[in-house]
Amino acid sequence: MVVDRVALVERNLDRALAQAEAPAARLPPDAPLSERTTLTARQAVDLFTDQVRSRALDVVARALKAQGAGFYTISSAGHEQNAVVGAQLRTTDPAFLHYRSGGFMMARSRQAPGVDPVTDTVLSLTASAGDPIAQGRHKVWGSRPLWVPPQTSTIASHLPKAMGTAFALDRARRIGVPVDIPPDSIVCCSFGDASANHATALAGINAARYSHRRGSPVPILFLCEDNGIGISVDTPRRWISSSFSGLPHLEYVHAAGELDEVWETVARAVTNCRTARRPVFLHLDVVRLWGHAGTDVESGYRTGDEIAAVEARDPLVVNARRLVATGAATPAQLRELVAAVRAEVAEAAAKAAGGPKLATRAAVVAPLAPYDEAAARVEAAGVPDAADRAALFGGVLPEQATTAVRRTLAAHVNAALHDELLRRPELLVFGEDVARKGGVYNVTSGLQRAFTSGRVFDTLLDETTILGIAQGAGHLGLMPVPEIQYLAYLHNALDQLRGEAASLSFFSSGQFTNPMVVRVAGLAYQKGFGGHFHNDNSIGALRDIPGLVLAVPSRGDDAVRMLRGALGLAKACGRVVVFLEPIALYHEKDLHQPGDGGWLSDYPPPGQALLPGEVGVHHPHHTDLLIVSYANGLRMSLRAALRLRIDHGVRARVVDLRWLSPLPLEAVRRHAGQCAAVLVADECRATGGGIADAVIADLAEHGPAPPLASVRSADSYVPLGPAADTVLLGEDEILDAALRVARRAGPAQG
Ligand SMILES: Cc1ncc(C[n+]2csc(CCOP(=O)(O)OP(=O)(O)O)c2C)c(N)n1
Ligand SMILES: [Mg+2]
Repeated sequence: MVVDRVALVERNLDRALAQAEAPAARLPPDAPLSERTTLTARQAVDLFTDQVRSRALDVVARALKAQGAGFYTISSAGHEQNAVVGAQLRTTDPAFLHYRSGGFMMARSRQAPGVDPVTDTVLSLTASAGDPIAQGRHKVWGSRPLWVPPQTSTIASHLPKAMGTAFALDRARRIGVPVDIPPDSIVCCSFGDASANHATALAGINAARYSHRRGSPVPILFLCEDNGIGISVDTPRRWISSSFSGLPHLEYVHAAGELDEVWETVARAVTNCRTARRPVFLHLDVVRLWGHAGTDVESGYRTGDEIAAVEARDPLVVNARRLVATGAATPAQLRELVAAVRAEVAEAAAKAAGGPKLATRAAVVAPLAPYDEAAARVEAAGVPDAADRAALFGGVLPEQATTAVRRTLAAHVNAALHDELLRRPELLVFGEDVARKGGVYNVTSGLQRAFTSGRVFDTLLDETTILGIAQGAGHLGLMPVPEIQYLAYLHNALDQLRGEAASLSFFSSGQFTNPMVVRVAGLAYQKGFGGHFHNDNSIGALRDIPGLVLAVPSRGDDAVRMLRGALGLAKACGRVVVFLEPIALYHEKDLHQPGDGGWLSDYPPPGQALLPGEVGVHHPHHTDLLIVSYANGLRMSLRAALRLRIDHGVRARVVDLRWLSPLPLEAVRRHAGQCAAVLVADECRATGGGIADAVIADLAEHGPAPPLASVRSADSYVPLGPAADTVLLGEDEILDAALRVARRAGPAQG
């Protein structure tokens, strides 16, 4: 016979309350439970109420699921002691929560009278449009007024950004940028015991310790809710304590025992974190009731005795006994309280069950990619103070310098970062080797000297951490410009963009954003520094991220205007932008002939900017052929276009896409409509990795299209040395394909 463990655990509580004997003496509400604690009777009853509320929501989640009205059954049952942490933190202490932190949420909500956590939770369970955080896009713990950003289901993925928020909190104070939470705030991040093994969790904890070792305050409370199991796999005994106690730069605190003991331990952890501004690992003993989720058959991997032993440790029963034993409450009072909470939750669930859901694609995707073009343009086109610029650049502004000596893409990005750091006090530049060395390719050279190590700094060697700091800084309203040293190394931390940063606006209905412009050095064709990992030409994984903007400049002057546009988008619309800089063009000077300086350009003065959709057009009056390309492919296409004209009389217009996600398809269509044939020259991988398929398909679907063709790099990693040329798109290939498609269109015009 299948035992209904939910009903059984509910009955255990009822029985305990029915059998408990009234205390000999009642405690006054403001008296502490014991001599060893500051927890008062009133606070203890409130905590118990919050815990019962969390439990009742877990029960109702399963009932709603059974009725077909609910969609989520991972519960907090057994974890309710986390309410103690929720009660002791402030609503201005950012909290990044485990899916079992229901007790925490209930206790925190108590501090915000306008928040109704019961209704909010049932709306989330039922995927209702009225769910105030995600509008039904996911069941999450999240709330704008409670400063709880919603977390994804990817366990441990939130530790780096929680660490980043703690880091940014004190960094903001150090550089004098106001944030909207008090300066002594701390960040809380909860997670399970199995999750503590995850690479991403270890990255977050390590980065917090490392930063503290470096002298940067990181006031983060890592709350490990240890129930001893992850789905079906036991955590070895004492694994958490032996792994996280005794580590330098991490205070370890173990909370266990009666409610008032847990209260005191948590108080110590919170106070130490708040006052010492250092990472604290709070190890909280909990149990997991009812399996991993409603669908999990726990009896498949735990014996009946094991399950019963866990149920005997139900914190609600343990706490109820403690409240009665200390005289904080009578059994009758608690019975009444339990009945009232269950009724409250049942009523809320009944109301939510039939509530409206997001019903259209437009409604679902609305917060994914917010875009206010006018606001972004205003943000992008701001001009720094003239006197400050003169002082910064030593009297010779970059735009004046370049009229005499035109400059490279790397030099222009460097100057643009100087200008942006100057005009945005909230802007931070960081990454591996960006500060003292000035970047592997000197792109960030001199920035730290000009703007101090508070704003331009080297990070530890971990891309997950770099993107975690970026997210945390973005959460607090700073403007992070992290650098990833090579595109291949973005891929090892990609979930921080794909699963986390880019999804935040979606899962919070636009209420939380983490704006950032991630500079990445990438793409192929490097001479002298070969191999795949320094010549990665795959952008497929970035183009596939909903809402993410991918900017890929080819020339220095474009890079300046696009970087301004990217920052404008991030600032005005909260967007996540990847700014992919073609390494092989960083120091390129020439276009057609050695020494012609055709790839150098003048610095666009502040005020000029480019936004998504705005393409570059070369030879706008040519109509025999349109070549669509970007980055290295653009330079090769311009070289091919010269040979086409001189050797074959074919006059090609060349369009630089500049923005690879979203693609500027309207502009491409417009130019294609004016030309006799179209060739797409895509230096990224042929299938899935690049943009050729999307451009060709769009033109074909919006016909009548002129003859279409494309050339692409191979679906391959890039080998070392000259063999790289065998897999990468080359100029001759562009030329041949251009001639073939132009011939299909008929004799050259004009
Ligand atoms: C990165 C990742 N891998 C796998 C999963 C599937 N999964 C969800 S919860 C879980 C176990 C987590 O155990 P623990 O951290 O102890 O938390 P608990 O559920 O016990 O509170 C797993 C493997 C996931 N959500 N994310
Ligand atoms: Mg666990």
